[in-house]
Amino acid sequence: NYETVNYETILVDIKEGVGTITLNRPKVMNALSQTLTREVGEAVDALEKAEEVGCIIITGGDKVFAAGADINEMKDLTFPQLYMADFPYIQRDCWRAIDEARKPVIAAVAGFALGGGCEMTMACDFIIAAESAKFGQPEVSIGTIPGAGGTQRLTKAVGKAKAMEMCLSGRVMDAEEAERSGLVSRIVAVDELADVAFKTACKIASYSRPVVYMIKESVNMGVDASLRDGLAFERRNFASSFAFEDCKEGMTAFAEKRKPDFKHR
Ligand code: CO8
Repeated sequence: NYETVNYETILVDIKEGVGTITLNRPKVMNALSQTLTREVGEAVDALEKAEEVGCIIITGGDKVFAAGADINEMKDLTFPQLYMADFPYIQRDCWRAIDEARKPVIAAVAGFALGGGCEMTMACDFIIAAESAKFGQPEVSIGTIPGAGGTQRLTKAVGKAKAMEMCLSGRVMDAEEAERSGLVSRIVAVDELADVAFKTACKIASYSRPVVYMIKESVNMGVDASLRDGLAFERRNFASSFAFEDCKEGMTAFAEKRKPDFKHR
């Protein structure tokens, strides 16, 4: 079970099977310092291990998700330092932890998600955006390039034309455009964001956990594999799901017109 830790730059809350990580450096627009990314990594790992958690949310404040890497911390770094430490994998814990989590990770975004902040939302499984959300990769304007997936995940999400334009010009995309382009799954009012993200996460956490894992694995397979390989993977996972008691329970409950009582949650 999850053991409470007092973090310096994030808050962690567990309720009804949902673990919520809130980025908490409001004075600097939640800039991603090395401490913050390390702590996000530790928290995701801890929530991933916590039996009682079935879904994870990463969110920021009402006005900003995160305005990117902490430029003050980054500005004096040298190439040998970056290269030897394999930066941004100095902060690898964060990216690795989100990437490897088997539990779904939802990004709930209000305000700016820029640079590393945008990259963090895209590392999550899906993004729920408030009407105020703004996404961008402005690294070009400070003389560098996206370093934690911006040129890759944005391109996969919105296609080459938009990704290329955004990374080259630093143009920021609003929530409407982000939804239209497939970057976010849905837009909600700012004051409903926390509630909608929480209810969505609760719903996911209420389902059979191994089935949720299989769905996440299958969709992710589709991102990289050929359609043929992806379909074969899905078909095998579909058949395998019949080995879970929860599959029998779900179908029996439907036939008996009652709510399923899933064992693996
Ligand atoms: N780093 C450090 N401090 C920041 C950052 C940042 N990225 N963003 C904002 N702040 C600070 C400001 O310096 C300011 O501090 P102070 O009050 O002491 O002057 C405070 O936050 C408030 O910011 P602003 O006054 O600028 O607020 P505005 O509302 O006028 O503007 C913006 C908001 C548009 C978000 C603006 O702050 C901005 O452009 N920020 C920088 C955005 C940016 O360029 N991000 C990309 C950074 S590079 C990057 O992310 C590379 C990723 C590499 C891999 C990831 C590794 C983690």
